[in-house]
Amino acid sequence: MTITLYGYATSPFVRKVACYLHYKKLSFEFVGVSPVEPEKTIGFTKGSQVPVLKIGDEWRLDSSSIGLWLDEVYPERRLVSDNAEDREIALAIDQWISEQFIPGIVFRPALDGEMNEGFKKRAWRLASIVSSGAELSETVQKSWPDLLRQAPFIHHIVNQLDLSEPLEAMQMRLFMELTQYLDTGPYLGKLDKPSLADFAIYAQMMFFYQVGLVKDLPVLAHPTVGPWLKRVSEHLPQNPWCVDETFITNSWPFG
Ligand SMILES: N[C@@H](CCC(=O)N[C@@H](CS)C(=O)NCC(=O)O)C(=O)O
Repeated sequence: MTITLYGYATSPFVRKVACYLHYKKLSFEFVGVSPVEPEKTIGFTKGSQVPVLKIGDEWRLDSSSIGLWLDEVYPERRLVSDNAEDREIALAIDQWISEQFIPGIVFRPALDGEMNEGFKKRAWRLASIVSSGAELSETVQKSWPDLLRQAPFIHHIVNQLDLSEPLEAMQMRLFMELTQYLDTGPYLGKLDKPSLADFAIYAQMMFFYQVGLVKDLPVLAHPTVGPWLKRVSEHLPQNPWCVDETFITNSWPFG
């Protein structure tokens, strides 16, 4: 059956699903969606939300639900264990990632802070990545810093956080919580195999580093998080991000 992933590589949820597919060794076609004209590619959903995964004639929305669906259709290399206890652990961590980690680490910085040169440069780089999948006009790309700031779905996601906690404190707390979930590993929740939760975090830290949105990856020096990232990387190709190799500007960090 043909598998098609619709989305844009700048979406943390799309990147999660790309990792799921690679982990399961399923070949798929990536169809770039334009966030300003989503109807051109995902009109069949009657909405604008990505990722959308299509298998044969069926399609689903929502990255975590897509993970569970993939396990149903392709039970090998499960994203969620069929052992009830391990399943509960993975799903609870995945929920924390969707409700806390991704909103706090990926989206809140897009709304907080100054609209300075650094912010604009990162936004333009994101626009060029989106445009490589579904062409955006130059005017739209130029306005990307403002468009990001205004995006209703980003406001919706960020407004679910407790914004009385300063951004830096929130990010430090989330990182600490990550180390607690990982504990001694080998995978999140001390599970012995990777789950959808491991890919959900890997897809954020590694993408931002590999496409040069951050200069380096200081977490590599962390005694448990560094080796865990390497461990997760061993289940995936070096570029699972649905972007052309030319966007990968930072060198592979694991020897
Ligand atoms: N819970 C969903 C969230 C998906 C989501 O928020 N996607 C964003 C892109 S990062 C989107 O499609 N925004 C545009 C829209 O919702 O219209 C998931 O896990 O897939």
